[in-house]
Amino acid sequence: SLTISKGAVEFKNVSFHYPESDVPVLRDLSFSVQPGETLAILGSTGSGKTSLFQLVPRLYDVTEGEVLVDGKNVMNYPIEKLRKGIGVVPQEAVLFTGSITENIGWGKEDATSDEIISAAVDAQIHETVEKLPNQYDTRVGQRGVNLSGGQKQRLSIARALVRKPKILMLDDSTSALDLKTEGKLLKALRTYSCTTFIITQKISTAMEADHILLLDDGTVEAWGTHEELLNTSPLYVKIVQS
Ligand code: DCP
Ligand code: MG
Repeated sequence: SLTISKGAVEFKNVSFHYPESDVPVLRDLSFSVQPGETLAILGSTGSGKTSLFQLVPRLYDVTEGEVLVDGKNVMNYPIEKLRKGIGVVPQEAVLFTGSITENIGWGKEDATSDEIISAAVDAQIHETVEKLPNQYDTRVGQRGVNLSGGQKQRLSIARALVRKPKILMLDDSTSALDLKTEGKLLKALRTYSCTTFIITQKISTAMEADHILLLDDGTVEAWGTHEELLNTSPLYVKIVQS
């Protein structure tokens, strides 16, 4: 049956409102991302970035239009196959009471210790884990050690990476990282060759992407590379200068 093989993503005239409201949150979005490309999504708070993300793994379904993965409507995939190929790192990192290993391996119980460590190295959290009292066996969450926001974000990224997703979606997941750590993370991500959606507030991150999508009030305000947007989008220029 259907599984994600390459990781191409296309939005075709997508509009969306939440089930409990009839206010449109996304209006007529169309764009496509090729396998292995990185798309940076920018936009002010409430512009619809997280909402857009949720439509790919079908946390919500589009109201109008289509989301296609590898040319096929996401509605046609068995949902567990679809979600297996997509690593979503939510805006708020969710850790549960358990060891570091359990938190990284969550959802992939057959992950080997080497795979866990390798994901942690790439997510730039391995060195921090090594310094904890019981390294990978250290308990986190309630009554465990306290981790900083940025450390939680990186654990959450490691959890997505250990599944070797074809599509990786980072919802502002690097906001608490310093530029140097973020740079190393983005470099490591490239070795996964997955299609990457990265919601970010940082122009430095957007500049590295193959495409930038600037959302404004649920519509595509601008689409292109950093250089293209500097020439075509006054809103983008404003963000760069701020
Ligand atoms: N919204 C809603 N119901 C939800 C979630 C959001 O009605 N369960 C609304 C609030 C906003 C709009 O949808 O008006 C877009 O919200 P997003 O969370 O998609 O916005 P962003 O992710 O862009 O905002 P932020 O940068 O704050 O995360
Ligand atoms: Mg959001």
